[in-house]
Amino acid sequence: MKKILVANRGEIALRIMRTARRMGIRTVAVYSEADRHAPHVRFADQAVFLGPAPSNQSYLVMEKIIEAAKTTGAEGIHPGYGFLSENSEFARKVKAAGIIFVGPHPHAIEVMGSKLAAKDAVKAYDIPMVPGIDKAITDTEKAKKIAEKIGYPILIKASAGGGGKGMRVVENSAELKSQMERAISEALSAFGDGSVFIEKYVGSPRHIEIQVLADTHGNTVHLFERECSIQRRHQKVVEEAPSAVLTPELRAKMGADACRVAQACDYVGAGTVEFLLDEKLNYYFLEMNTRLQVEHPVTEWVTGVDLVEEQIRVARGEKLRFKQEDLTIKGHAMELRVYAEDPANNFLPSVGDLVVYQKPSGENIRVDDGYEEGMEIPIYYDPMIAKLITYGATRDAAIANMEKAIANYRIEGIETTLPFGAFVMKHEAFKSGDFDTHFVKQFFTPEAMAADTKNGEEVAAMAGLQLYLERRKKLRVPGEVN
Ligand code: MV4
Repeated sequence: MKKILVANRGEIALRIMRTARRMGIRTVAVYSEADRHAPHVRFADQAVFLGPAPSNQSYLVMEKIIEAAKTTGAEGIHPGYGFLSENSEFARKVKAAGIIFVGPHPHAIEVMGSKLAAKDAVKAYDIPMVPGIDKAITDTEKAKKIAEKIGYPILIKASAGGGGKGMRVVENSAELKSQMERAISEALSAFGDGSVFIEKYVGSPRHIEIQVLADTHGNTVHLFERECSIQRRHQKVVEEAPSAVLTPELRAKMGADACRVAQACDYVGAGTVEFLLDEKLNYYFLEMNTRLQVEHPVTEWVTGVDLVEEQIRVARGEKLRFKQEDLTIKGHAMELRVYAEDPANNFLPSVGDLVVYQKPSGENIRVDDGYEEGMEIPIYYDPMIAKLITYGATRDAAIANMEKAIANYRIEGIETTLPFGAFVMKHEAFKSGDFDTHFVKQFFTPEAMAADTKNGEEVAAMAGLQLYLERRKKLRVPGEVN
């Protein structure tokens, strides 16, 4: 593969192109009307215009993207995340055009795209799953019987689901019928597929996911876990690796299970196996994401593996260069997603220009972004403008570095989730590692965040004053040399 087209925009397009360039592979960008002057377009060796800003007229148009690859002579297409990355039809069309899809086979995308098909595929592999059913259900009387057996509370889920849509907690049999009807109609309108199923509701879960990597020669390894429990309405905001609560034994078990999930669908490339972890550290397989994930950098930092490089090598047909025993975790990495949203105002999208945009830098800081000072944040796409990633020898050090990095990130013109990140980093539950997926709902209020920000400013002002007084003292000593 000498040339690769990146079918994406923003930070992930840039991140993929950087690795490709380092590997001596030429890069082709695609772009919409809104992204004419975007950094990913300028960075690429070549760029092809797709169409108007709305993604259904640009980044989602399969034919245009495949045509762009053909006319530029790109031998591979990397889909990034979002857009067409988990569209099996796209993967199939790319292949049919004689182009390498940097990702798994269409079959694996299809199976894992359906929660029910995924459960069915891993059934024979002895992977722990939440008690429940593995078939779609529409009959509410049957559902009541099953719910009695499982025990309330139960959770109704949409098979095609994502982003929590079509999900309903049911506390007792009196609520079941109406909640099921709602779940079905929500799933139908959101996914065009009204299949729902029932699971035991896990009340206070942590979200743990395992990164896997598989080649075309039958080798599968895992690159340990990421914890993504700090979410707001199914939107991840803070992720880290490793998790504060996994033991080496549990990590090895979950890792081995994740590899078997990958094998169950003949997985190829980089993928992520999602688990719920309950308070007693029981874990349950949820689903598999068949793409490179937003939060992959925390794994890269603690393992030293460039996941995009490995994706490309696997796509070229190479064997994995390391075995499970070669992989270890070193230190701790933390990621904060910087969204153009106002955390003081119910996370409303914050539109406008990046009047000031100065990112922090330093040894333990990585910023993956796709915008520059002066640019306008387009309203058409995901509101994530950057990922702030920090590293430390310990979790505490990674958190301290994140606090410093947030303080040194200057963004003016729009509101962002940076102050929200500062709130999380300071919070006792987060610091101690004693939190679950309810953290934001449980602890976050704009008032608490504002108090933090104010304290932070006072602390900074005091530190400045102290420094000033010390320097003045020193300057007053006659003849002293600093
Ligand atoms: C669950 C659950 C509790 N019990 N399943 C949310 C999105 C989807 N991928 C799975 N999700 C959940 N499934 C059972 N049986 C709670 C959640 C859940 C959640 C999971 C991970 C991270 C954040 C979450 C927030 C709310 C609910």
